[in-house]
Amino acid sequence: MTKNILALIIVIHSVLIGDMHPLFLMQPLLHFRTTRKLYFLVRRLIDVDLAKYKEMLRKAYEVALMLKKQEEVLVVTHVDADGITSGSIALQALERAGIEGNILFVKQLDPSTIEQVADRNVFTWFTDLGSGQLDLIAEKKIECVITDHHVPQGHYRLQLNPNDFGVDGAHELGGAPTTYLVAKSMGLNYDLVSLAIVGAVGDLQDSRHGKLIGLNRLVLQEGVEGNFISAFRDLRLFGKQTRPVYKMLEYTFDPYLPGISGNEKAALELLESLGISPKDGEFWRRWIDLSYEEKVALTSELVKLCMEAGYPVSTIKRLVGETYIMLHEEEGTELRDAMEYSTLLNATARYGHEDVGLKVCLGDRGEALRRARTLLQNHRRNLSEGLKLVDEIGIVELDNIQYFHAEDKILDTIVGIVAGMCFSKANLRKPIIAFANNSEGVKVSARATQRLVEMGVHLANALRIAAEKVGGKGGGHSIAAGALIPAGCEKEFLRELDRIIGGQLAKCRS
Ligand SMILES: [Mn+2]
Repeated sequence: MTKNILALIIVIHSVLIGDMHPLFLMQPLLHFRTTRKLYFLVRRLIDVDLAKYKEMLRKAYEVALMLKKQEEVLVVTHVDADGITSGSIALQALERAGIEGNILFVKQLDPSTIEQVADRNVFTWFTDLGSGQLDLIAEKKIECVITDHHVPQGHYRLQLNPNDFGVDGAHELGGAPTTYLVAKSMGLNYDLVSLAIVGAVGDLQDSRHGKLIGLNRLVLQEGVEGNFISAFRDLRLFGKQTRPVYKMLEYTFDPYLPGISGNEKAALELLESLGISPKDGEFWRRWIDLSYEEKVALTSELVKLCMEAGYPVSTIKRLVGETYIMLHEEEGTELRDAMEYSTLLNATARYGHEDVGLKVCLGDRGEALRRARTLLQNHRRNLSEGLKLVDEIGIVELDNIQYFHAEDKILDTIVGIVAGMCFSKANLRKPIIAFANNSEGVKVSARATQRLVEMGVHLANALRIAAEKVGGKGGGHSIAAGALIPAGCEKEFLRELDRIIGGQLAKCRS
């Protein structure tokens, strides 16, 4: 009872003040079981512009009507978790409406893929892409509808895109939830809300605030009310369902847990020091196996460690946030937690097996799920082998950045993740730049920490300028970015990048 009253106080506090102060995290209310509905109700009134939502639903209905006139539809979608979930939402909505649906995955919509789509000569539903290529689509006279969240390059009547309604497509409505709005206008497709939320989390729509905001939240609300999803505040680390707790801690690199990340022994000792048994008989205990008190103790300890290490409030806050549980999936599986589900999907896409991820989204819990898990395990193995390789070749420090060159010993599709994990043993004060060869040249992946970003680092800007200088191109986000440069230009690129990052840091210091 007192727990509930305290929960209520924190709800009111978080509503009034906006977010919680880290001191509140010292005793985090991990589960708002009884107050969850109230929490949503209050946040809903404050956060969300219902008028915009209604406008979007009107457009979704228009798009849905057009789709329902078709006998056959080709779904064209992006190869990542958001794209796979978007595509699977579209396919299921079509099937249930008695429309023949087929799917085509593309890495990007360039003139050659558009040509490929045009050649199919079937009514097309672009999901999680399309808005940026309206001119190419019009040029090829492709009959289509679009549900996308990337910034549109022009107007198109049968396009549902949050940006057209003053809603930020990067944080307030993802590709899968946008597609879901059309799906639910086509028929009784409310169960597809789970996939919508998995896609949104896969697209990191919840990363900035540690929870889904904006219209994403309204979609989430529908999932909660329909008993498809449960949402509550919890530790926001990866692997709560499937990894032993000490492994979950060891493998957490963002935020970097001082003394714990990358250190199995220290992770086990931390549990011991808190009186948390890492094992239950034969079985390694996962986060979901811990008692409420143990969860609170461990979370408090992690917050304390980060505070003692002088981390900024914004970093510490990210330890705790919302977790999204898919209530119809089995507990202890990747599919139960939106973060793990989307990682599983990304693992299939990263190795060219997005069809496997799609089958999982379409309900295959047998062969496809087994294959997806194998892909995820291989992915993890590749990551740890990548880390070992970096140990061997070493990380070279320049004035403002540090780098390693994996040549062709690490896949270019995962070298960025390896770079991010290297913070466990590299200098936390400099961004990490990783090179790997691919068929088109040299792939560059750069990773910073949240702290570096707060100090002024913007990797996307820096990589774009440095790459263009050597005849390549780059882009991405402030904290993670990539580039493709011609082989042999690495030295010059590094010199340039070192100078630019130095400038970014200096500008912020002054
Ligand atoms: Mn997307």
